Amino acid sequence: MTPPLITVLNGPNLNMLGTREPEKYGHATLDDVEALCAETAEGLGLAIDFRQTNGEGELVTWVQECRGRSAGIIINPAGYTTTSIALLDALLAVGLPVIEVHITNIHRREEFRHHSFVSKAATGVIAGLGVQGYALALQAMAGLVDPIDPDDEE
Ligand code: DHK
Repeated sequence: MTPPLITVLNGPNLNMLGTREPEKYGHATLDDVEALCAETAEGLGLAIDFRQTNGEGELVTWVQECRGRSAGIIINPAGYTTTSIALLDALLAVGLPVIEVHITNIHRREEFRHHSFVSKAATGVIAGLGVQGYALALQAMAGLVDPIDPDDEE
């Protein structure tokens, strides 16, 4: 059986994880986050497609491409969280389970980070738990889609 595909999307500046404001975002790199997601997904009977872009249009295109291809979307929209109606519209258009992840607790930070357009399309939101939030999102996603049994030999 083919495991359901979960697309994990990362927005702008997340390619700089590890060196970017480590006191806020921690020391893990985006490659570390991808490895965490791959290992977690395998244990849950899910497959992942992990991507990052700095471009809003590319993010919108990738969300659109999830239709008919992915079973769910985990997204850290980063700076587009608070600005992108286009990203919200794309997430609404594909009609898939969506889990929004923020590494930091955006509600403890500057006021302008508090409002998320993406949350209007999200099944759930995880914020403030560091990069472990991605693993927790995959666990939650496993309950929203139909994973294969990872212990099943066939
Ligand atoms: C990441 C960013 O790049 C910021 O623009 C958001 C988010 C917070 C995070 O916590 O992962 O405000």
